[in-house]
Amino acid sequence: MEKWTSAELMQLEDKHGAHNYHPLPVVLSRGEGVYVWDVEGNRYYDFLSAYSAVNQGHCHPRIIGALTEQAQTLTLTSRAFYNDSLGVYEKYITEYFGFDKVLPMNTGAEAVETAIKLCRKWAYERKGIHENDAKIIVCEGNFHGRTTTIISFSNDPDANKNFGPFTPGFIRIPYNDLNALEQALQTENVAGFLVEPIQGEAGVFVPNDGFLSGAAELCNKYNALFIADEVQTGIARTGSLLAVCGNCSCESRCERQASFIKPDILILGKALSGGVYPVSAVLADDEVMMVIKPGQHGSTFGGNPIAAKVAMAALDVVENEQLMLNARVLGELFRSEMQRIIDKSDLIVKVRGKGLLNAIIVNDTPDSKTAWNLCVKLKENGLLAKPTHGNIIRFAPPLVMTEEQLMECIAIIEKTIVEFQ
Ligand code: IF1
Repeated sequence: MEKWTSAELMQLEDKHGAHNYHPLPVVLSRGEGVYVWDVEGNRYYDFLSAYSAVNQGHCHPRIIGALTEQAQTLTLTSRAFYNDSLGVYEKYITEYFGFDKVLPMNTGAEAVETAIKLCRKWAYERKGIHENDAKIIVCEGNFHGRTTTIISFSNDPDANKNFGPFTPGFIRIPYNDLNALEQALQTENVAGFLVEPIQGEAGVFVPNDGFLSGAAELCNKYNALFIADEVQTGIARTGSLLAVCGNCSCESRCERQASFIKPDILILGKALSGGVYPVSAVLADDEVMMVIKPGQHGSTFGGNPIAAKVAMAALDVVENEQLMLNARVLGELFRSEMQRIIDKSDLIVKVRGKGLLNAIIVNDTPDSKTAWNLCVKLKENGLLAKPTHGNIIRFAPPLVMTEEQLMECIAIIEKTIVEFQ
């Protein structure tokens, strides 16, 4: 097979592909665990994990095994017929997270759209809100995907400028503000509150302790659905199975500790497949989920046999390899080491995050190229990361990382910062 160079491959994308991304100048050709290799054979630590889709590490043998075995057996039946994988998966995942039912989809945005439709239908048919009058509360700085309805409630001009007209029916409030939430919940026709337990894209904003539990209580008080978008924060990324689990000390499947806040609708994606296949899911109890009747929602690939087997393997890995505990322990180590570096650096001013979803704030204006240039330097030193917005760099390695590997990554980050200053 013809061997392309990185430069040639970047040119191919530039010439033949839409310019909807501005990737770091590195062309990857192989991934294994916490490592990726570029076309020329250089090895890097992956500190982005495909935006937290590769929590289980690249090409995890258990997940790849499930993918390849099912891919040679039965890939897709559509939901016009039953198949021998879906029901087994639905039992597995609903027991894993503690909900009555799951509605399987493919991408995170599809799952968010599904949750919005569920919430609205529940409002009309169970809460008695007049049809087409439902309102869903969202937060400033949200990122829930890129469909037209989802960008309708974004306040990021990059996400929605010149994509109108927008879908109505959303109220935006400041993130991490229970007073604003309670005030908005008293608006007429509120159906639900859609929130990221930690705002990832906005720059890894961790809300105050008590915000999520307070939000759940307020939604209950005002009979509105609490909808947790755990597409990026879920599946052990923040040191517990779900970020809404709070500060529980679970080390394997959720033990329903007191701190567990059960959302009315739970949205999962990304690492639900370990990054090997598009799999997303919406979980809810019957009171909500049963408002959807046959023929009222679905998708060609939703709940396909490969997705079902891959997701079960991916969730098994999370539990069997105790990725929640590892994320919690290594996350603490990462932030304390970064704080040590910050205390003696003028370049980085802050580190924040939970588990292994962290970000550093670079001491420059958001429109500066400093964070980008620092990421290019990190790449040259063998670690891949990318700025979220402007001067914020997200650090999110696979959760299978060892302490030794993390310390090596911290040494790379420290060396790069020293060189850069
Ligand atoms: C891109 C961001 C991260 C998500 C949450 C739903 C979705 C996402 C909390 C939609 C997706 C991805 C999308 C990808 C980059 C990445 C991202 F930078 F865009 F915002 F992670 F922070 N809810 N996030 O984070 O899931 O449809 O993509 O499967 O669009 O550039 P999806």
